Amino acid sequence: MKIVFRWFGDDNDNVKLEYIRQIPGVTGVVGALYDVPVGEAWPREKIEALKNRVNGVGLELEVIESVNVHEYIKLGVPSRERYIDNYIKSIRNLADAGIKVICYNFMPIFDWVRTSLNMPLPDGSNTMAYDDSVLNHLTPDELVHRIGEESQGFTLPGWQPDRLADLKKLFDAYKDVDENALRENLGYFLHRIIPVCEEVGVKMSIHPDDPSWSLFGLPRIVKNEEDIERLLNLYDSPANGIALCTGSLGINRKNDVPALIKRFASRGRIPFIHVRNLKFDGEGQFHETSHPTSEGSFDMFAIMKALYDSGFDGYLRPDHGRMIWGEEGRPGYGLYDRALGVTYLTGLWEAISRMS
Ligand SMILES: [Mn+2]
Repeated sequence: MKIVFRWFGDDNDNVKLEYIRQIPGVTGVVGALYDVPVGEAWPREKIEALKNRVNGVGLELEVIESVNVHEYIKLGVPSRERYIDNYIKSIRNLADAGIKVICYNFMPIFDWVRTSLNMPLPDGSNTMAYDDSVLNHLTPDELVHRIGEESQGFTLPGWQPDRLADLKKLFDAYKDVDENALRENLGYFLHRIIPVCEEVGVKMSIHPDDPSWSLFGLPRIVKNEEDIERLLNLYDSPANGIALCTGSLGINRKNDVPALIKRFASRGRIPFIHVRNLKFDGEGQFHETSHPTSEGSFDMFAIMKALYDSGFDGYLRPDHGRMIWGEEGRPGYGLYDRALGVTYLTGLWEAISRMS
């Protein structure tokens, strides 16, 4: 297992790469190019520049999150071909730079969704939270506005303005796309890209829907065990994997996260995992906590034990943390709470491995 840490780049992150290097146990960063429009091929020179910057401080760049999928691919319209060709170019260019895992998602229009990006906690820290009853009173435009207002001036991944430019048009386009159609479009995409991934040694890992249910009536196809099974069967290859996100899947109480890990990691289909904890505040209602079991609703020991017992040898990153110690920055992605998360997860891993 390798522990990695998400980093948004020198111009795009309040966390310095040099500081990430100082977190015990972290060997690399999860990076991305943020100035390439969705759908365009990632240029070789820009990937090389990022890699050299990361390697220059003694860290690896082997995981990319995310290469976003153009809406036309998800919609399955004829013009998808050009965008799939570009995606394949990106895969080849990334593989040439030594990238091993590419994370992506297939969520229509909206990526991850929260209804608050800085909910205050009793200890003086703040965190991201979600409440179905709040979301149900928002229009898609109001949601975009709200996220924009609370984002501390950062463009959040998945909330790029170019992606959300014309919401009404996008929603109209999805009118006739149900879960089956969306899954078919994902299958088409996988049949084009996975043979290339096999050839160049890259593993695709799809991020589950976050939260793991339908929003605004849009189809969602990576919500639970049954969905994941279907997705893996769309193209049976180790290169067609999942980025198991404990938070996204665990939000749905019907999902037994340690059981999902055992089932899919033992089959070698989890090249990348996001580990975080959260606390249920009610039905369809939660806030994100620090990583330890004591602070949230998940059994983090059981999660790490499931990984260990499955022989997990992929990449693990701490997921969102709170904003603590006066830090200001990208919601969910401050340095301090995520670094504490790494230390805690590393401690669990050491204890589990030494007692096994
Ligand atoms: Mn995640």
